[in-house]
Amino acid sequence: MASLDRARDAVVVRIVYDGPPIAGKTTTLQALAERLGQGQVRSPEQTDGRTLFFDWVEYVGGRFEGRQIRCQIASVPGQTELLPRRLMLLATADAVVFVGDTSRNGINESRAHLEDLLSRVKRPGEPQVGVVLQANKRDLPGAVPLAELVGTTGLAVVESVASKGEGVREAFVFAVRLALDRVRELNRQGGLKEGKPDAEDPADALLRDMLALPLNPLGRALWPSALERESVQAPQGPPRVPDASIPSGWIWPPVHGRVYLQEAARPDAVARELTAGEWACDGAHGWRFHSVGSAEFNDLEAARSALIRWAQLHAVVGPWVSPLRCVALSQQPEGTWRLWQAVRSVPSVWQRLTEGLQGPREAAPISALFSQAAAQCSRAAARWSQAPIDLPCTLETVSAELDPCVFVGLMPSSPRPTESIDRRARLWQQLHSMLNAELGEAHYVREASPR
Ligand SMILES: Nc1nc2c(ncn2[C@@H]2O[C@H](COP(=O)(O)OP(=O)(O)OP(=O)(O)O)[C@@H](O)[C@H]2O)c(=O)[nH]1
Ligand SMILES: [Mg+2]
Repeated sequence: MASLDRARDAVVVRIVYDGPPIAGKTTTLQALAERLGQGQVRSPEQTDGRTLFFDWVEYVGGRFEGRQIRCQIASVPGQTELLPRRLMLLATADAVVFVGDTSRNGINESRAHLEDLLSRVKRPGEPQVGVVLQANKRDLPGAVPLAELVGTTGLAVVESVASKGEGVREAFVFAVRLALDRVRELNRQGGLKEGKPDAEDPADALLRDMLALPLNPLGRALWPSALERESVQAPQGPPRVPDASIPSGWIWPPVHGRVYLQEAARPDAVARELTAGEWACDGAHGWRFHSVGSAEFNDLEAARSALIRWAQLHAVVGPWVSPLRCVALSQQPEGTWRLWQAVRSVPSVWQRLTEGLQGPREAAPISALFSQAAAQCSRAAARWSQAPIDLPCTLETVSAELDPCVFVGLMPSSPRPTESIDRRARLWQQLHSMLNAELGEAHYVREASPR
């Protein structure tokens, strides 16, 4: 990953922060950014404080053989199901800071995780990727003695209390030294790459690459395609819809989600049953709530896991869907929990088309209305073919707004990875039958066909 940026007369290195879940990686980067005077850490998306992609800070400081040192500092997501994203980052590291939870409760997981890391940073034929052990959570009772840590790992150890910012700078400085050792060795071997001028922000590029990764390489569904219904007793009456008073941890996105629920609140809102066990409810300001039959849980932990999977799904498809959405849990009088998605309505192609058809004919000829609709659907089909899942592309789910052309429907409860289907053909079929039904073949605008 290290490269020589001749344009800026700089050496670029990447320091990756690895470690088990909840060990303090994000906290470390936040504290480090503050100490380095770098302001905000960029964290593309989080659920409940958990990193979903990475945290990112850039720092320019110091000189290496007369050149500026530019550090890209990134932390991995610790959750097992996000392993591919962690591996993608580790593969680009010049040095790794391993943030371990060295409290009595966290040490075993940290040891196993460190072993895993050490096996993954070996790159045959390449200079070593150095690892620093940042022994975190030293403030917690029963923290494992330092001598024990040093003895067992053989790595350089820096003690830290990331939540107080202690030790984070020291560990970073150590890691930069190791990264520069690697640069020196790469240079000696003639393997130091010449960096091209960045076409785009490196963090944006990383996010784009991560979004293109397959989501369930471990065979674990990242989305709730099978929200197994537990044996819950039949609910009495319509289920409760979540409101802004629900506890934190029951809503995603955590902050904005609560604002959305406040906006959607309607005192007289009552859910109505669509099909067996599937519920919908209209909120205020164009918000609608929806909950599928299988999204009811006896156990809060199971409900929260489902919520997290839905949040991950939302994070992954973010650029392709309308932005005002959230997922939330509501507790039912029977003591069960129900998972809801809430979406604020955005005008769809269908809505625009029907409004146009009801308006004065001279204002918009019917053929022009259909052509516009066809063009917009065609645009959506092309854009959504890049999405990581197959978003249903219909007149009701394509936004009327041109830029960006987003999915405005409910998130599919069982999204499939994108198939190599010809969505344009399917859409054109749909429009074609509408045209026949509404107008007859005489007015059919064949030129507008996207095929
Ligand atoms: N007591 C104590 N708590 C800490 C310390 N460092 C972090 N924490 C807490 O540990 C929790 C998890 O911290 P994060 O930084 O989000 O952990 P993470 O490693 O980024 O977790 P993932 O993103 O899920 O992989 C938070 O509540 C932090 O406040 C520390 O040194 N001492
Ligand atoms: Mg994190």
